[in-house]
Amino acid sequence: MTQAAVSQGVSAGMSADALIGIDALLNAEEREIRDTVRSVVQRKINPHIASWYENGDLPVRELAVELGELGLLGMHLKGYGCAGTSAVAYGLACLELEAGDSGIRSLVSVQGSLAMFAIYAFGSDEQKEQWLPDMATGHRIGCFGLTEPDHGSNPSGMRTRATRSGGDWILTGTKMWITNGSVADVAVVWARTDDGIRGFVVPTDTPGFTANTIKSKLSLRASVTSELVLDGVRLPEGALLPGATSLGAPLRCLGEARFGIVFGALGAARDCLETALEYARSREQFGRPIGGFQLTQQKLADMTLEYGKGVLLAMHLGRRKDAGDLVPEQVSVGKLNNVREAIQIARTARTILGASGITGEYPVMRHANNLESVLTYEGTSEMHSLIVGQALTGVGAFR
Ligand code: TGC
Ligand code: FAD
Repeated sequence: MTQAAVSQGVSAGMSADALIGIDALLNAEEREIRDTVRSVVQRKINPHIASWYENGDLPVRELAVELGELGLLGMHLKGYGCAGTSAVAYGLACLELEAGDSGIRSLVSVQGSLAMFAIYAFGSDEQKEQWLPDMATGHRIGCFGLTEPDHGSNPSGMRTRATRSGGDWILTGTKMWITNGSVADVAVVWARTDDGIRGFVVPTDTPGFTANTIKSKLSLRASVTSELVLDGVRLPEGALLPGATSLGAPLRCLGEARFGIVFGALGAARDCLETALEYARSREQFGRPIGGFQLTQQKLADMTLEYGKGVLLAMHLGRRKDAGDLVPEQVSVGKLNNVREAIQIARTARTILGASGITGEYPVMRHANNLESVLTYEGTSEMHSLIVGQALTGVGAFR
């Protein structure tokens, strides 16, 4: 801080977390997990993230092993080498990871809440033993193929087909926008069968399976996003997830990943808020720190309120999940609110940084761009509005 800032009375004040009193919401173990993940992000992610993002190049394999060593992959699952933490602890880890970058949280979400969870919840004992321990350590990477080029918000219309051939299955179709698709060892692929929508565990070295990385993204650049092509992929009966018998199965996986985003998006928001606060304390215009202007303080106050309300909501939903009574519509409330407010916080923070806000020197524009994807994936904000609307009115407005 400059001497002028001190003399104008803009001293380093409280953090938003301290003002809201977030520590009081957490028990000692939760605080320890949060602090550990925060420190890892500061040491291992923050020094590199700007260049990973700019180059559109994430060292997924190395990072997966590091995240696995920390117990962050499939963190809230029990057994198979998974840490078996509470849902709140998992949420707090997502928050800290996304303070680094949404792409890092995505890596962890897709691995643990989508690919691993699908096998954990719906797989056979053999499938669980075969895949989960190596996925928990990060030595094997998974992806989750639900979305198709023509079926995003409406996965019930999917065209990927699985047909019987003797004792085998043959999969044909295309999946789109699949996180980690071209670095994955295993893809959980959802396909239409004569018995409805079923899930398959597809080793990515199976003949007929190809993954093409999607380039030229302007959001989530520190994340691998791919198209999966299944061209007559022949799989044994043992590749079928026996417990997944309808669209409800992938939607249950989405509930897990959406829960992580309820917390995660707030990490991006917090990083933007803290960056804006620090900048406002030191940047001077008209002979004073811009943090001393009322309009800037109003922005900072509003950002803090929405961030704080988001954390309270996330913690409430996390406690409900740990109690076993969280329902999908409540997850939609959290995802809709917290991502929408996070993106607004990122955009407001950008205005406080002025021109500096558009550069990669600060994390704000990167978070704002990432949050555009977060607003869309795991159910668009419109889908979550309709889920909440249906819960309130009893009338579905999807079709
Ligand atoms: P609908 O009739 O409502 O539901 C079909 C069956 O599923 C059940 N169900 C759920 N179960 C558990 N959790 C949920 N969240 C559930 N939502 C629905 C439902 O009870 C029903 O069960 P049953 O027994 O009666 O059959 O299905 P619908 O076709 O009308 O669709 C409803 C809609 C539009 C809400 C749903 O399709 C939807 O959520 N669409 C959005 C698609 C989406 O979110 N895709 C995400 C792809 S994965 C991804 O984006 C990864 S991003 C990477 C990262 O996370 O970092
Ligand atoms: P569409 O469904 O075509 O929607 C376009 C617009 O129309 C949206 O605004 C939508 O809300 C609106 N709309 C659609 N239907 C209605 C309606 N009934 N009423 C009102 N508005 C409506 N998918 C996976 O399966 N696995 C992954 O790992 C994965 N990773 C992703 C990573 C990234 C970076 C991104 C961007 C996406 C990823 N997705 C993944 C796909 C994501 O889930 C879809 O993009 C999302 O579900 C929306 O589908 P869509 O893009 O086809 O948009």
